[in-house]
Amino acid sequence: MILIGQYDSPFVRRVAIAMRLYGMAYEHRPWAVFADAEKIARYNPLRRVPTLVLDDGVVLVESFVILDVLDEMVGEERALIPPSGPLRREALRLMAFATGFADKAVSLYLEPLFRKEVSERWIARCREQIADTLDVLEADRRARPSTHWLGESLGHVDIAVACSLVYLREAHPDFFTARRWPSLAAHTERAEALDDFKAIYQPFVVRLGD
Ligand SMILES: N[C@@H](CCC(=O)N[C@@H](CS)C(=O)NCC(=O)O)C(=O)O
Repeated sequence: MILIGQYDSPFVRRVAIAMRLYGMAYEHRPWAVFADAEKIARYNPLRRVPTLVLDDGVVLVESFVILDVLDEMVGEERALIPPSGPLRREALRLMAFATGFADKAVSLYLEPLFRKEVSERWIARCREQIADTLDVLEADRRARPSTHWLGESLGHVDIAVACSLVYLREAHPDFFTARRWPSLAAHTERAEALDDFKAIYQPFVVRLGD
């Protein structure tokens, strides 16, 4: 398989960490979404990452879709998400909040780069969306005494929250405080201390290309 995208993307990173945990070999093409847009376009017309090229040449886009396919490949026993029932619903709900605030953090970073005049209204909206979502995730995590978010084993929710939070902290250093979101800070610190997280990491840098 070929995984396209840099590890400073929270979406690419969560896929890559899951692949590493699943012991799946892949060729990594760390292409940047702007500087390498035309290379990405040969595989994905959306020019977005992550893009995963399967061994049979089929191209998958969208981290949720990619992970769903990978989960099926490893089977229910090893998948990093419950196969069905209330716990699966919880996992999907929480992952959507985690990737959702990362989406907003990406917009908050990129939008001003492409505008002559920054929209203060847009910025305020993004910041509010991110902060309110972090509040929801903080309350949820605080209410759970388990080692990992949904129990004693690490899952996609843990990975998604940590990857999104690392991105948020690096792209918007003034935003996140451990004082306001202590459970999320502790969660992310624990995850980032793991070898698999350390192995799949790239500091955030924006390269817009020409
Ligand atoms: N919902 C997508 C989000 C992917 C995403 O936003 N990727 C960013 C990089 S962090 C990207 O490709 N941006 C370029 C673009 O959207 O034009 C997913 O989960 O895969």
